[in-house]
Amino acid sequence: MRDIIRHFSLEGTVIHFSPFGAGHINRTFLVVTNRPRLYVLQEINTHVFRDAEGLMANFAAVCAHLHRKDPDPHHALTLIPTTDGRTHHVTEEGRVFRMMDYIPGGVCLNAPESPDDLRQSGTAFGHFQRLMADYPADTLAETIPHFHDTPDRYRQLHEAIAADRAGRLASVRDEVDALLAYEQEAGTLTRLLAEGKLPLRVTHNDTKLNNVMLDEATREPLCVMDLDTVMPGLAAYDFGDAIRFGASTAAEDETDLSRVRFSPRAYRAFTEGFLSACGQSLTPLEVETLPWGAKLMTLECAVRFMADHLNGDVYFAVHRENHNLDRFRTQLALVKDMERHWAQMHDVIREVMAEA
Ligand code: GN1
Ligand code: MG
Repeated sequence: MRDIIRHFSLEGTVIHFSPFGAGHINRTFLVVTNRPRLYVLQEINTHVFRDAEGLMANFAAVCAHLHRKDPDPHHALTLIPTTDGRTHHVTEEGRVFRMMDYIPGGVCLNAPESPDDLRQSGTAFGHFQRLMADYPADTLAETIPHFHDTPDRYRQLHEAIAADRAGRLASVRDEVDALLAYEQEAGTLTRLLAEGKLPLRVTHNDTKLNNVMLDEATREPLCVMDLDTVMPGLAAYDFGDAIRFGASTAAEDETDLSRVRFSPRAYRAFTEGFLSACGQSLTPLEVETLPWGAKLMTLECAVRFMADHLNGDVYFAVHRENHNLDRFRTQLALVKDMERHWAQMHDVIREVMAEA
């Protein structure tokens, strides 16, 4: 690690570094030096992100765009260049690292401590989408092709079922069947997109609560993190991914399913924040289909977790046996609870829009 760190232009000398954050994909470290300034080092998962050069070009350009729009240095990530002026360092074995400024005074929450935390994260992601609205989408590399193409996620699930690489299919057959029962619905939003009825926007694509940093003291939004999947996408999916994570009463990997519920209160809070920040720029159909975004992003995660379980846990970091299976179960339970709240989910959207 020290050998990697010395490739970046840091102030001071490194005292120590430690694992940092709760991401499932990249590896993240906090770097402490003998100066007050701290840094965040990330190793990019090149198994997931095949085009690291394209990803880093996106990353640098998106950060620069955000900094141009908002001069407060704490409101967007800042890359620390390598000693030879590059955005990232590639080791001889092809491992890819980037360094960022640590933003002091912020928190990334793994669960909301109050509905207001969700309202603020809604504001942050809605605001992000507004700031990115004039960004030339066709200059962005597609860092993961078909990332939120829900029918394609089902296609990959079918591949995982057919291959049964980890020999786990027999033990989860009923659950796989329950998931396949939803396949018809998976294309609801992508079809509207293909028909030109929903617009393609520059979206974040990974809007879970712990990907936004809130000010520790005021709990107002500081900075949106995890910019690796900023790509053209659907507004409803940004809305929906935040709901699937933040409007659940339990953690993504809770094992006691009786604790996993959809929280109407949290849903309303996020909706208020999100729509107050970007509601006026959405089309009527985008607004109307936001609940679909929530249901389908939750379903998509269920599909991805199950596929990874069948593939032998090769994509998401796992920390215990059947971790992806546990994650799958919470997501499917949430989809079902959203169905019980389906009319209410639409009512809330209408009410919040009317108040705005
Ligand atoms: C991953 O990187 P992280 O942990 O913020 C994943 C998201 C999933 C999420 C599930 C690049 O996000 O798509 O929704 O886990 N990111 C990627 O928690 O696949
Ligand atoms: Mg993350």
